[in-house]
Amino acid sequence: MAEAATKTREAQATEAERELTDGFHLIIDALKLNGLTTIYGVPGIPITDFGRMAQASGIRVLSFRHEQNAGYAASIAGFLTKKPGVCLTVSAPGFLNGLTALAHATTNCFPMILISGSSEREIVDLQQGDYEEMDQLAIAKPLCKAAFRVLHAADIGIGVARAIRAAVSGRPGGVYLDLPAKLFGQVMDAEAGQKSLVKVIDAAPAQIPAPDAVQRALEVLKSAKRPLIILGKGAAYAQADDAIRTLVEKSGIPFLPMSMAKGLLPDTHPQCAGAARSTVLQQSDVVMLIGARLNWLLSHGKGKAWGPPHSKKFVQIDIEPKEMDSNVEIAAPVVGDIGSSVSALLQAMGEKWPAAPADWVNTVNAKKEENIAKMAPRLMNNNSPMDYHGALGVLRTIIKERPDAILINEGANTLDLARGIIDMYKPRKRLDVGTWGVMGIGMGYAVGAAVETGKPVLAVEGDSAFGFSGMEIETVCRYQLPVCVVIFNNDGIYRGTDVNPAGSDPATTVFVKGARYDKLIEAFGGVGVNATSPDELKRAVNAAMDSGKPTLINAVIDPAAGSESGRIGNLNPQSVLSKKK
Ligand SMILES: Cc1ncc(C[n+]2csc(CCOP(=O)(O)OP(=O)(O)O)c2C)c(N)n1
Ligand SMILES: [Mg+2]
Repeated sequence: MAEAATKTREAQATEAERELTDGFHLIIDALKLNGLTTIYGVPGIPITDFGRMAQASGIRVLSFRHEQNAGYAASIAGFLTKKPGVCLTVSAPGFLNGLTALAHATTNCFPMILISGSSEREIVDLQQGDYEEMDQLAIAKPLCKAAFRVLHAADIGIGVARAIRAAVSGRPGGVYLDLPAKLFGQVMDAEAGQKSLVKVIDAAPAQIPAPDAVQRALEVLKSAKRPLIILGKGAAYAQADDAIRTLVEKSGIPFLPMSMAKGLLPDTHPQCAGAARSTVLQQSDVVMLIGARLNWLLSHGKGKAWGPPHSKKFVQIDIEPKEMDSNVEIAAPVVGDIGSSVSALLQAMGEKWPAAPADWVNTVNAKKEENIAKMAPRLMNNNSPMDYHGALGVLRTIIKERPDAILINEGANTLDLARGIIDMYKPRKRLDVGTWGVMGIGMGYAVGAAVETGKPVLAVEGDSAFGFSGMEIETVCRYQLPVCVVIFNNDGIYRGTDVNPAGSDPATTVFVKGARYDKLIEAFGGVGVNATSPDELKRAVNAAMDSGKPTLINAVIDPAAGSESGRIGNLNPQSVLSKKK
């Protein structure tokens, strides 16, 4: 009798359990329902079990050594897939570590959701000193596109849906989702829980440009004697590659790709004006911006780089109406998503669109050929220690032979010179420091790009730049990702030759001389190589790309080869006093 009663009670208990769900499971279900199946993060209170359960449920959960790198991985996942990349952090310090990446995603218009556990609201709001106490929602708000907090399990579905929609619709950006510790364990009826989930329909609705805006743009373009098209990373993000290529080719207009738009059309395309950048910026009379902003990277559309004042008319295609006239007058604003706008322009161009003015095209081509010829011999040197050109000449050939590989690039000289020298052949293959020129994206991007695309990754890193995320080399080894890191080791920031005039500590821009970064990866079972000549570098990178094994190559660069701040030394403020001396 007693035995039978126990059995019934057990059966009843399982029955009751089966009918309940909780915050942990609802968050997992909400993410999966919306196709968010990869999480980048760092575990700890209150999200450790959540990470475990997510992993057990089939979500790919990648653990990093620092949240900033997990955040950068999520941000680049967003750029590559047009779905929000998800980063998961613990409260206060973990959240703050992830916040830089969230702000970076917003600035760069990458869709990303930072999900952070947080401490008890009652204690946080009374400032009673909870474990990792912080009013995270308030802190995140000014740094992202939208910020939400979910307090009740029944609202998880709506909370996740709002976060997804805010991240990807219109101009994409970072979204913060605050999940207090208590939410995870909150229990509710399983059926009601399932019904509370929301599948986001048409998360990034097409935004069709107005027909008269399209006509206006074409009239301005038609009036041009020296037209130019500038492609920005918004154009790369749009994944409207065929339409963009057709528009550029149909117009016959020279185009200039911004850094992360390189490869949208090959850099070797006859219309690519990358090698004649200063000429086309100065001399063009009509410039059509496609998903490119007139920020500092384009000298705000005015000043010396742009030739005589008021010598241009701008056509701008952007999804964000507020972008128009941000720096200079836009003669023909086209507000819409890039895909819809480019298609509308193409259609309205009709069959009889005139060829681009031949004298202008010839001028651009002549300048281009001159610059390419000037550069060629420098890229073929086999100096040891290497200079930037010798080392980059080798990497340029490797990318030409492996156009599917993803190139990640950060540093100062290492960035600016690689951007100019390494041609890209396919869209969204070049990932770099972006709008802020931020150091630290390297290993996070490498992990994110390898995980999201399954393609081999070549990360070309200044020795300083690498240091910001270097510990993630363990993450690369742990997940056995096909990542080859080449560190341009010139013993420091910009150059390794600075001397402290006071003679005490080392100068502020120099590192340990002759450091062997290749030894780092050996600690985690990866392949380390010290390369002192372009030939050695070439052999090592090809071997790494062939094997797909995590590899770190210490490329020894002449410490005197670089220049202050790479190509943007002009942005450094100058002291009048030190000049007088
Ligand atoms: C987060 C962040 N901190 C600091 C900087 C300033 N900064 C710009 S480039 C750079 C490093 C340049 O040195 P390296 O990566 O070794 O490249 P090199 O010029 O030596 O090739 C630094 C620290 C930055 N851009 N971002
Ligand atoms: Mg350096």
